[in-house]
Amino acid sequence: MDDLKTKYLGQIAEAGDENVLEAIRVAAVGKKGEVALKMRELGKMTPEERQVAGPALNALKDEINSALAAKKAALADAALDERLRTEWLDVTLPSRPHRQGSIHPVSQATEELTAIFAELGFSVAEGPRIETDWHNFDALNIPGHHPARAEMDTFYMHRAEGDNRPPHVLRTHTSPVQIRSMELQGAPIRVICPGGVYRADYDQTHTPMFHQVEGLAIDTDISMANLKWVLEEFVKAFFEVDGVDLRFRASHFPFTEPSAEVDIRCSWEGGQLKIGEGDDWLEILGSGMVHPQVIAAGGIDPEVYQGFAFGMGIDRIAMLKYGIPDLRAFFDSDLRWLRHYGFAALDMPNLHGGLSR
Ligand code: 2U9
Repeated sequence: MDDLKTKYLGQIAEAGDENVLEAIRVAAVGKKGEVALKMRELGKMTPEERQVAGPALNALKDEINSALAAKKAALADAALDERLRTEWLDVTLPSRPHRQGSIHPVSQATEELTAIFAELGFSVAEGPRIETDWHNFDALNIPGHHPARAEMDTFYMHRAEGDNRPPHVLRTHTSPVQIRSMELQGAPIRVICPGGVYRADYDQTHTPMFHQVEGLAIDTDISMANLKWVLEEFVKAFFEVDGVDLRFRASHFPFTEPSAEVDIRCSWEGGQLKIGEGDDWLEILGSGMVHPQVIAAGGIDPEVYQGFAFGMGIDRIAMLKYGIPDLRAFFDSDLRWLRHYGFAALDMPNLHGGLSR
């Protein structure tokens, strides 16, 4: 028994890894190991011999098991020490340079057009995206029965059971912001209202949320001539072309009278859009003289004041300017798309710096 003890405790002390230790355990105290074989010999002994050998064998088994457990723990400690030694990290090192974020084309276009209209004397107004139906429709000369209400594919917010007030809507255009601006500021006024709007429509050229910018100028001596000049200045600056032909086509909107849709001269040579030259026309915005009833809804006297208004899709003019083919990709949050079409951060557009250059 002393020989067994010396042999196995020696082997355990020498064991270099867990596999060796397991092999020692099997050979020493496993079911068919040397200690088990010795236990079987107990049967052949006299009762006196067995009384001495039995407890001694059990003690030997316990001692070997304890040595195995202690060695296993020591090996695990050593392995951990080794990992800690080899896998250490210098947390004081500077971080790896990582990819910069980029500015979304809608944000870029919004910054650019804001800079242009700021130069023309327009300030920016914002308002809620959840609107009363009065601000979104009635104040804009779109009463309950008006077909434009149905055409605008409105998202209605539900009222609680039994609450019979008209429901709020997700604004279908930014026009209610101009109503609120008139209410707050009175006349004279010159504002642009950029922002997200909602319509229940989804196909290749429509997304249920998109962006508009609308403009409003109200004073005592405003005419269509002012509207034409402002829009020409805007289009030249935004598309970065020197001369540009605009075509005003008579149209109809409930909130303006007279109303005009505005096309811009362009060419599609080789599938490439060129703005300002060629024989084609591209519709880019709607406009008109604000309807007297709308001026009155904003709390301004239409006998004294008149004004012009216009509206256009920011996503659409961004697509035209930056050559982006598919509207739906604007709202997919695909990082590859954003890296391709995105703009450098901290590069604030201004007219002196050349907008997006
Ligand atoms: C007030 C008075 C008048 C804003 C206007 C349009 C014409 C227009 C469309 C262009 C493309 C919307 O994004 S689009 O689908 N808009 O054609 N918008 S005049 O007229 C207003 C707005 C507010 C108080």
